[in-house]
Amino acid sequence: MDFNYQDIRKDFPILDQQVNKRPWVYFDNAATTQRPLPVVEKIREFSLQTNANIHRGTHAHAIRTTEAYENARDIVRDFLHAKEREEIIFTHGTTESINLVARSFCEKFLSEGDEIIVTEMEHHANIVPWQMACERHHASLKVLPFADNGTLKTELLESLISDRTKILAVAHVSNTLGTVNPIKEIIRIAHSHNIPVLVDGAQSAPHTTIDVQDLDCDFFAFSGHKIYGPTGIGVLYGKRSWLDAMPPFLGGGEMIDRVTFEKTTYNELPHKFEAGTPHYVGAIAMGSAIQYIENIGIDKIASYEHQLLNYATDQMKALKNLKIFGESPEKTGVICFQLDQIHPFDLGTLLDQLGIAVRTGRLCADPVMDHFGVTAMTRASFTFYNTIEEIDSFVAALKRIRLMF
Ligand code: 7TS
Repeated sequence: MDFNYQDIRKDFPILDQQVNKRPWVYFDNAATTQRPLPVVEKIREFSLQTNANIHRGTHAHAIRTTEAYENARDIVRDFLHAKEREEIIFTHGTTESINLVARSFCEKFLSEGDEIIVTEMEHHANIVPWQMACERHHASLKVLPFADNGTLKTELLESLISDRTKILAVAHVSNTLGTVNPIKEIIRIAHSHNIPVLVDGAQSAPHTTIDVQDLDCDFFAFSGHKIYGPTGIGVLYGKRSWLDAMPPFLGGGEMIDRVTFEKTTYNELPHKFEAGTPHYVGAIAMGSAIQYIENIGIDKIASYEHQLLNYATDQMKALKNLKIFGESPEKTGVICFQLDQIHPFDLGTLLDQLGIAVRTGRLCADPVMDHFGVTAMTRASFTFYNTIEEIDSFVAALKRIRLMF
């Protein structure tokens, strides 16, 4: 392994603590990630040394803060390999990014009788906004299913597409199954029918290189807090042609060109979609988070996380009566599982008593629970600051808990 753990762990002091008198093992990274020191320092700098509202002042702090915010946009543009910086919209997170498209795109392009395609493995954030749009416009939702091993049945996509299909929304990586979906292929199929594609990148952006031009996706969404940055900030990438054609999402300051009581005209991209004072400290700090992982190297991160995933999968499969949900050949470090008949809430509570943080419940993916006929799952999710030793403690804890039942 190529990593200097001492250095990396030093950047995440939060990990160096005890929970219930044991070293804390944080395996809930798919829910939110921890922030490294450079991100915390950036928040501090833009709280203690520089602060003023952006895009509206001529004084020194307003200029410095505006420059830092717009520099963060450039960092995101480079990170996503987008063609233009104006195609990067700051939002509150993936949920808001998807709602923006579901509201604004559908207002313009969705009519009665039209159809939207999503997949069975989506997070609720990539289902409900589309359902709401369908209700508003009397359209319907179609669902691309997945096979029991957690791979999408992409071969069925053509049969779901009709001349009424207006948009397709798909997760790049599933938050429950860990599956890395073949989105390039899905986008190619959709585009051959002139259907635009929104990619929910909440679980992929932290772990893989993203090139929106190579993917040719029309929209791409991700959240700052899952990529080692702050909460309350996220990104929507959209191709300029779509963003230009779409009406604004929220109305207010900054998104306008000129306001009169008779008529308001709107600002240019990206400001047209950034009404009100944005979370500029968040955007600036998210820029630092992206630089942080780029400095380590996203490929290095991906390959190390793969080792963690493979090691954990092997160790867990060696346990009797442990079922893993989602065993696609292409996976990130997310393992949802069921141990014996132990209820996930009990398991999560007992793991916590042993200092190990996992997620339990329906994981904002009811259709995935329904697919497997379960009411809840337990999820361990790893990232580059986790270690093989932590996986050993986790597996030892599972063994110990099983003995208790
Ligand atoms: N899409 C996916 C695939 C996600 O995993 C999540 C959050 C979202 C969208 C929404 O992101 P947000 O930042 O706007 O909340 N997923 C999870 C999870 O798996 N556990 O907690 C949050």
